This record gives sequence, structure tokens and C-alpha cells, in this order.
Amino acid sequence: MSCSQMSSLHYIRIGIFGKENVGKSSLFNEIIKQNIATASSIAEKKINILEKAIEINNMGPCLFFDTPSLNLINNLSRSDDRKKIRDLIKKIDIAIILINDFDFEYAADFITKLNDVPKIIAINKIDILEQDYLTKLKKKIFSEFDLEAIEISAKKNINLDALINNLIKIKPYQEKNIFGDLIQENDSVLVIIPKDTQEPQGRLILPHSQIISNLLDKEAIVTCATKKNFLSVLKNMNPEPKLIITGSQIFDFIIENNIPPTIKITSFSILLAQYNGDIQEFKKGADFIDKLKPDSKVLIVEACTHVPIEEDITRVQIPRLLKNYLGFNLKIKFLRGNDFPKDLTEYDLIIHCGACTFKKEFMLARINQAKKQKVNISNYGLAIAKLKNLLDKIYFQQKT
Ligand SMILES: Nc1nc2c(ncn2[C@@H]2O[C@H](COP(=O)(O)OP(=O)(O)O)[C@@H](O)[C@H]2O)c(=O)[nH]1
Ligand SMILES: [Mg+2]
Repeated sequence: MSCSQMSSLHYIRIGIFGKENVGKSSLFNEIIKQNIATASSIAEKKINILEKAIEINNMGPCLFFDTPSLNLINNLSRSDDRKKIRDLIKKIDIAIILINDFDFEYAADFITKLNDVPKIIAINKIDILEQDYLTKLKKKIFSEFDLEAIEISAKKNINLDALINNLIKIKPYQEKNIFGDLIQENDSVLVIIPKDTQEPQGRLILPHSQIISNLLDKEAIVTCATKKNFLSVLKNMNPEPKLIITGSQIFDFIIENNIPPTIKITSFSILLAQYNGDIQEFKKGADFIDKLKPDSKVLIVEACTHVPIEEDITRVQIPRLLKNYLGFNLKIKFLRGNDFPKDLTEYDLIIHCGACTFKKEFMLARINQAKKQKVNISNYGLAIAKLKNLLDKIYFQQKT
């Protein structure tokens, strides 16, 4: 998954769980209205997670996951399989748990792993269940989980509207706007898209489209420019923008152009870190750069997994800036995607990307882990600003 494709801020992630043959793949196919998952009565042996995005009215874009059976999930012997499931649980916003008989101890075991992820229990295959059996099953489920089960048939498409309506009712998540109180209706904002080697032709990468979309949700006046034309765009703006948002890697280039001090300047990754992370902790991490020594070890983590390109921020620009700023080489390790060591103590500093592909809780868990292990953590935006000696010239939320 790469930040040019997917958004944790905009997608509501819904996992479909249940034991073998309960109808997970059938429900997945029925909801997404495509035959992607293989629905069959033959038992699965491998950990295979399918995902598909679909827009649901009144809910927005959702990402559904068809998952391996709970019989498999609860008894995984390989540690990387267990990690896959742990990562999935961390990712999802809602779990649909399917049940169709009284043997649901596996579901109870799994529910304990879900912690506070909201869940919906559905009894599937009601087309072939006797009414009496169904009533008793519903009662038993209620007494076990304190949840009213929804009766559905994935195969016959019975009552799936009710299931979707229940999903809509849960929708407590991600309603917040990235800008909070920073931007009000009719505020003018200039968004400078670097259009450098990381930007694909013909479309915007995820953080850029997220930022623009959040500004439009605020009814702000949004003007877009590129690195090349931003100055003439800015000159023609009346009134001048309240805020300029740009890529951290061109902070210096923008600031060199004598931007009036009345205009705040910030970056995509700083705004995302403010929304998705802990900007104060990241500032502390950025300040810690001054204390790094030649034998210090830095971990640079990129959440998305695009193929590295020339002049890549992660692998080329940040290491080069560190060397220029400090005057010596450091030991640097790079990680990407879901890889994040349990033990961080061998590192002096972690520099993390904006994590636009992660759920907020996921990023906060990483920050808390670093804090607990007394390892400094910063993000791309603040670290780059620090390394370019621009921390005092850019805007980010200061401690209140
Ligand atoms: N009668 C009936 N059969 C169903 C229903 N949902 C799924 N099935 C069947 O149950 C079997 C297992 O379904 P599948 O979706 O593969 O289950 P999974 O193992 O949980 O993914 C398949 O033969 C499906 O056609 C349903 O609502 N009613
Ligand atoms: Mg299946």
C-alpha cells in the first residue's frame, strides 16, 4: 500500500470475521458487488486477507477485508502470520463477526483481541435456519456478548441493508478535520504542490489530496500552485493567503522568496503529524538532532511502501541533510510499511513519515512505544525544518 493510493483518514476499514464456512467471503462479495473472494465450502489453510474499497452512501469510502477463518486465526503457529492478523486488527475501524451456530467460542476468543474496536454480530444463513433455532441463537449471543445480532443471508441477500445501516450508525470515526480551528470558512490558503520526482503525472499523491479535500470541507478558498509558478500565483492573490502549505523538502526554497511574515508557512507532513501524531513529541525529537554523535543510530521509517526513487526523501534527502547539518555520518537504518521493531532502544532517534496511510491509533501507539523506551521520535516535516535551520520560520501547533 502506498500513500499515493490509500488513506487511513478517509477510508473506514471494516473486517469481516467468522469461522470456516460461515459465509465471510460470500458477504464480502455481496457487499462489494463483485466476485473477488472465493466462496466455497472447502476449508482454507492459508492466511489470505483480501481487501476492496467501496463507497457506501451516508458513510463514505469504506475498505472491506475478507479474512481467514477464526479457527485459523486463533491457532496460528507462524509468528509472521500472527503479526499479519495483529496488523489487521490495528487497522480496522469496525469488525463484523458472523455466526451461524452455537459453536462460537472462537468468536468470543477473537472478540477479546479486538479491544475497543466497535463490532457488529450478524447471524448468517438465515435462509436455511429454523426460526426456533434462530431465536435461541440470538438469545445466546445476546447473553454472551451483550449485543443484538442482525439476521442476514449473504447468499440470498437478505437484510444486508440492515447490516449496512448498523455500520452507518457506528461511524464515530475520522469526522475531524485536519485543520481544526486553524482555518475558517473563506480563509485563503495557498497549497504548493512540489511536483517533484515523487509526484506522479496526472494526479496528486494522497497527503496532497487529503489536505486539499480537508480545506474544501472547511469551505476555505484554496489556490494551488507548483514550485515553479508559486511566486507569480502568490503575487496575484488578493487577499494574501493566511497559510501556505508546501512540501517540507522545499521549505527553504519557499522561504528564500521573502514571504510576508503575516503568512504562516507549514507543510503537508507537519499538518498530518499534528492530526495523526504528537507534534510536541516530534518537536522534542527534532531538537534532539543537536545531541546526535557520530556513533548515534537513527531509524528512518516510511509507512507507505512505494518503490524507492532517485532523490527519495527517506533514503537520500534526509540522510544528506543530517550529514550536512551534523558534519559527520551517522548509522542510519530504513524501515517501511508495517515493519517497526519491538525493541527500539538501540536507536537514538526515530524519524517517521507523516503516516497518512495509518490509523491515528496506530501512529500514536508507535509514539508511545518510543516514549516508553525513552527513544526520541520526530517526523519528516519537523526534522527537515530543523536540519535546514528553519524551525522558527514554519508554523506548527505550539504547546498550549
Ligand atoms: N444457504 C446459505 N449458504 C451460504 C450463505 N452464505 C454463504 N453460504 C455458503 O456457505 C459456504 C461457505 O461460504 P464462504 O463465503 O466461502 O464462507 P467463508 O469460509 O466464511 O468465507 C459456501 O458454499 C456459500 O455458498 C447464506 O447466507 N445462505
Ligand atoms: Mg472465505
